[in-house]
Amino acid sequence: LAIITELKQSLTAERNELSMVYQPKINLQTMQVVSVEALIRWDNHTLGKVPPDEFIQIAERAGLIDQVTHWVVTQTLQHLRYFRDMGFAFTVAINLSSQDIQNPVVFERLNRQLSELGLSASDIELEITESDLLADGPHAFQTLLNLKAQGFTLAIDDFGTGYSSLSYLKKLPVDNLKIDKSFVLKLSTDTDDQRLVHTILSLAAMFELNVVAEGVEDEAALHILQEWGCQVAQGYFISKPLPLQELLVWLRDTA
Ligand code: G
Ligand code: G
Ligand code: MN
Ligand code: NA
Repeated sequence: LAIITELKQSLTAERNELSMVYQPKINLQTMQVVSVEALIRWDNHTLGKVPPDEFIQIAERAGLIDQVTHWVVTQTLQHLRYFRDMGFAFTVAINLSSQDIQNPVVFERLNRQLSELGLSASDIELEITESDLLADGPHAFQTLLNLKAQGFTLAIDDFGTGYSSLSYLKKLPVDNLKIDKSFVLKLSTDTDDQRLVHTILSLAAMFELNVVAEGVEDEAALHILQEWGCQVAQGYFISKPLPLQELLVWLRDTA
């Protein structure tokens, strides 16, 4: 397949087709940036802009995800070093795929790169989707325990789409639940979504988990979340994902 060949070349040759963008997450009480989520972008010279959910899936099937994740981590840690040198204290959230969480090499490399840059696990949040966690069962659970012990902040991504049981949630060694954007996008008008989000917030409080609402697209949704005690928000109303230089401008103009 052409797309696999292209992806391989973008990963290995100096083509500058891959890049990282960063989307801020704000604390809803202080309105300060607490974290930025690192999201990969691929603008290929023949295929054009390929959406990440598309090529990440292809990379997983083609045995290339390890290289993609290595590229993401290398770029993101360099940028995080730069944020620290500029005096910013927010964490950086990295998305992991299901194959990453089963691969110890990913974490050995991550820890080595962190120490080489004078950074630590507490600077990093790892986002793992609920469906990947459920699919991987007990093995994923052990991996999360290890990562927690190493000092990483852990978040369940796309929460609400994977049918976690209550007992599972109780045992999971994670810090944050990220409510999937499908429940947040219409929060200001959809009463079903309101009930659902309210229920997730009560559940999270019971298990002492922080909640991040993603997909906040309007002020009304932000106010509802604030009123209901949701800790963190992310979405186009706050900022879309931005390239490094644009993020720096955004931080300067909003902080
Ligand atoms: O950035 P965007 O919202 O288009 O991302 C679409 C999907 O691709 C999301 O599910 C996101 O988690 C995933 N994604 C984006 N960047 C990365 C990455 O660096 N690694 C992995 N594994 N997934 C990513
Ligand atoms: O699955 P994950 O949560 O990692 O995906 C993040 C994706 O959600 C990114 O592709 C990002 O561009 C997208 N996103 C972030 N904020 C919003 C938003 O407010 N509305 C919509 N529609 N998408 C968003
Ligand atoms: Mn994510
Ligand atoms: Na994700």
